[in-house]
Amino acid sequence: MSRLVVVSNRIAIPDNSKASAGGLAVGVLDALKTTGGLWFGWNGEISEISGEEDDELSVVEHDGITYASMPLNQNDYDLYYCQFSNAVLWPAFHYRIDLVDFQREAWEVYCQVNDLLAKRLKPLIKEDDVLWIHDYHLLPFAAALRKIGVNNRIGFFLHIPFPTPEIFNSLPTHQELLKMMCEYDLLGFQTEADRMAFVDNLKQQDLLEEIDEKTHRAYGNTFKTEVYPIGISPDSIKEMAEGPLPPKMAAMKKDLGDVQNIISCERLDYTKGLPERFLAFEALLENFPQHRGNVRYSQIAPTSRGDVLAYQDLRHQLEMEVGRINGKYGSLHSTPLFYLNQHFDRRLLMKLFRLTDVGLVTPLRDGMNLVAKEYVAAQNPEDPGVLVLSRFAGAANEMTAALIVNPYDRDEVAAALHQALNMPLEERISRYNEMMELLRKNDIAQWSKRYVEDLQAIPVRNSGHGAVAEHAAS
Ligand code: GDG
Repeated sequence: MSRLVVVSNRIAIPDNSKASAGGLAVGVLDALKTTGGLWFGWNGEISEISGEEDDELSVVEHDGITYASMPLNQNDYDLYYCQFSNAVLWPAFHYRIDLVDFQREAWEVYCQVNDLLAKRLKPLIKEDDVLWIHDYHLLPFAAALRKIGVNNRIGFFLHIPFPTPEIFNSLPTHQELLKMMCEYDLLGFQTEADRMAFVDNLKQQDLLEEIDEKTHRAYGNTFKTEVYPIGISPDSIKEMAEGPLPPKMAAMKKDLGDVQNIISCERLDYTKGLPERFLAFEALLENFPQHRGNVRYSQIAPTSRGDVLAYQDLRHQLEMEVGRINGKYGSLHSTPLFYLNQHFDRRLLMKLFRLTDVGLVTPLRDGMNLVAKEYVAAQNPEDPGVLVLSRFAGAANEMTAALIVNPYDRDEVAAALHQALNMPLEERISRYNEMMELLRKNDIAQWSKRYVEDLQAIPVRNSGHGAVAEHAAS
C-alpha cells in the first residue's frame, strides 16, 4: 500500500495534552495510522519569515506519523487565509455572495501561498505516495504541484458545499479555480448535490467530456468525482458522554429540576444561522406560552475567525438579540436563553449534549455538520434527546429521522421544538436507533478508508505530464 500524505490548511500537531481531536483530525489520523504517513500544513503561527528557507519547516514524528508544518507571514495570513479563503471562498461557497469581498491582490497571494506550500512539500514526497488534500484553502494545490513536476495521485476533499453555477460564476476567478481543480485525480464532496454542482459548473463552461457518470475529462485531464459524507466516531463520543458528571455539571442538573433543555454548539459563524435560531426560540415562547419558564436554551458559540469583519458584526448582533429576548421572556427566577461565547472542553460538551432534551442544529448552509451527528451519538439510548436539524445541512441527507426544518422559517422551527419537547419516549428511541445505525455504518474510519481506497485505485498519470507542466512553468 502506498504511503499517504495529507495536506490541510491547519494541522493538529500532537502536544501530548489530553485534548481530544475534533472530526477532521480524527479522520485524518485514522487514515494516517493505517498506512503510516505524513501530514503537512500551516502550524497556525504567524512569523516574519518568507517561507522560502528550509529551516522554516518543522518536522516531528509521533506514533508512526510524520508532522511537517510551517508558519505563515503576516501578509500571507491576511490575504491568503483571512481575505481570499475566508472573505471570498467561504461566503461564496455558502451562498452568501453579499458578503464576498473580492480583491485581486488577495487572489494572487492565495495562489502564491499554494505555490509556496507545494514547493515546500515537494522534497518530502516519495514516488509512490498518494496525496490527499483538504478543503477550500487549497483548491489550487494540485495545480501548484503539477507545475513543479509532481505526477503522484492527488485527491481533494471539500468539507464545505460547492455552489451552483449561478453563485460560482459571480467569483471573478471562477474559471481559473475550475481549471485548477481539474488537476486533481479524485474530487470528493459531502453530498451528491455538491458533486453535481461542481459537474454542472464544468458543463456550463462547455468543458466537460463525460467518460462515465463519475469519470470526467476537462482541460486535458481525466479525473473522478465521488460523494463521501464525513462521519464521526460514535463509540468514542458515547464513551466521553457517559460516566459521572463533574461536580459543577451535576449541581447544574439538580438546579434545573424539571426545566427542559435545548442545546446548540458551533463556531460563531454566519453560516450557522444563529440570529435566525434565536428568533425561532423566541417564536417558541411566543406561540407556545406553556413553555415559558419551563424551557432553557443554551447556545455555545466560541469565537472563530475573529479577524474577519463579518464575524465581528455577527457577534454584536447576537449579544443584542440575547439581551432583548431575555428582557422580554426572563423573570426574576428564570433566564430562558444562555449565550456562551466560549470554547468548551470536548468531553464536557459531549456530557452536556447527553443531559439535554433537544439538540437544535439549524445552519443556513453547511457541508455536513458534525455537531448534529455528535449530539445523537452522545445520547442515552434509554432516554435520548431529539435532534432538530436544518434541511440545508449535508447531514440532513443521512439523518432523516431527525425533525428536519427550514431554518429561515421561525414558526416551523418553533413548532418542531414544541414537538421535540413533547415527544414520547418510544418515538425518541426509535428515531435515535435509526440514526445511530447510520452513524455506525458510515463512521469516520469508513469515510477515510473509502476515500483512500478509491484514490489508491486510480492509475498514476503518465509520467510525461509533470515534465510538460514543469517546462510550461519555467
Ligand atoms: C467544516 C464544515 C463539516 C464546536 N464548538 C466547540 C467544539 N466544536 C466542534 C464540534 C465539531 C466541530 O467543532 C465543528 O464541526 P462542524 O461540522 O459542525 O462545523 P465546521 O467547523 O464548520 O466544519 C462542516 C466539517 O468541516 C467536517 O467536514 O461538517 O460542514 O463547515 O466537532 O463538536 N469543540 C469543543 N468546544 C467547543 O466549544 N471542544
